[in-house]
Amino acid sequence: MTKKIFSGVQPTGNLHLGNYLGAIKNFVKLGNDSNNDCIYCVVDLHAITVKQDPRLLTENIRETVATFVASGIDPEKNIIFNQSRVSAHAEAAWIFSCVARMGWLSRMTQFKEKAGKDKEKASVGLYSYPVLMAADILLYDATHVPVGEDQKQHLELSRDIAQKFNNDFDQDNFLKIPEPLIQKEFSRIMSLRDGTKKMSKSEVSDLSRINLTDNKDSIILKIKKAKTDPLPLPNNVTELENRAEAKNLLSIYSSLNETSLENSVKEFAGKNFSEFKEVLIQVLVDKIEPISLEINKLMSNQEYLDKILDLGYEKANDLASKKVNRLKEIVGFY
Ligand code: AQP
Repeated sequence: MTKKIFSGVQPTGNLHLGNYLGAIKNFVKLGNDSNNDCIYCVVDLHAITVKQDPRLLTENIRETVATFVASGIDPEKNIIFNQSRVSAHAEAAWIFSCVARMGWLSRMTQFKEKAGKDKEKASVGLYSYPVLMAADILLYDATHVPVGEDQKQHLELSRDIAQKFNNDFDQDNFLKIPEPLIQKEFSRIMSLRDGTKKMSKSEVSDLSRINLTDNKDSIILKIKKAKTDPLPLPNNVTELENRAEAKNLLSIYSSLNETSLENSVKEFAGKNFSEFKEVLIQVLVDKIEPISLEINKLMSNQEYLDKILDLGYEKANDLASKKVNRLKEIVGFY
């Protein structure tokens, strides 16, 4: 059976190693499988749920496309587009916000984390973000959605919205119920400065993350400065429990090498960090430097990036406008 896959990345700048290992690397693999139809969306409507500089946002939309392509996503085989151009997303999100219940949304933990202490000042968009995400997925009849742990709860909400809509309007299976695709053997990539916080675009310190646009020298510097602890590397995985930084660096190494954490622990058991960091740097440079060089090259060819987005828009709009028109008819709009 063909899998219909939908996923998105926010064009909020500084795409990093966490985005690559947690999402983009998997997008490439799924996109190259001939059994899958993949749609990869630059979710700019989601990006403005927190304040963005308009000029930077335009630049970041292009840079996200460049990152997709530089990482190996084929823009001919897969649909790459930006969300704001396909108006069906905003239309469907409104209909679904009238289906979703306040109680469902108030349980979303990501809103609580992102809004922080001052919830009163968070945008309404940040609160209703998961409803827009449901629209993104349900408009394309996506059967599978690659998600990290942090997005599992939002996908659950998409499933609840689809089920309630189908029930409320007596539409058996009109909205397809999407399944999560969770990467096995994968843990979230954490900040290089604090192993208890996730690696993130919005973290002020650039030393906390490896950007996909970093050159070799920055990668070397950031890994050399990455926080560690005074002990040698442990002999088994259980000993990593209270050693967040060691666990994070070994997880990065494992994920880049597509091996288990157990194997990496065995490989470096008893070694000190400086020895391990040298090997890690090499693996990172081998992986990230070609991507970074390609992003730079693509960013100087704006016309090509815009063509990718035009082509993606045509294909995505064709699918989404049909679905949203049917959705509007079902609701009774005329
Ligand atoms: N640290 C991470 N480890 C593993 N996966 C990660 N992702 C993000 N950070 C990590 C995954 O990348 C995909 C795209 O994420 P996004 O850009 O849409 O938004 P995000 O999760 O909010 O990313 P950031 O970096 O934390 O951005 P800011 O700082 O702007 O909030 C998702 O699949 C995500 O799981």
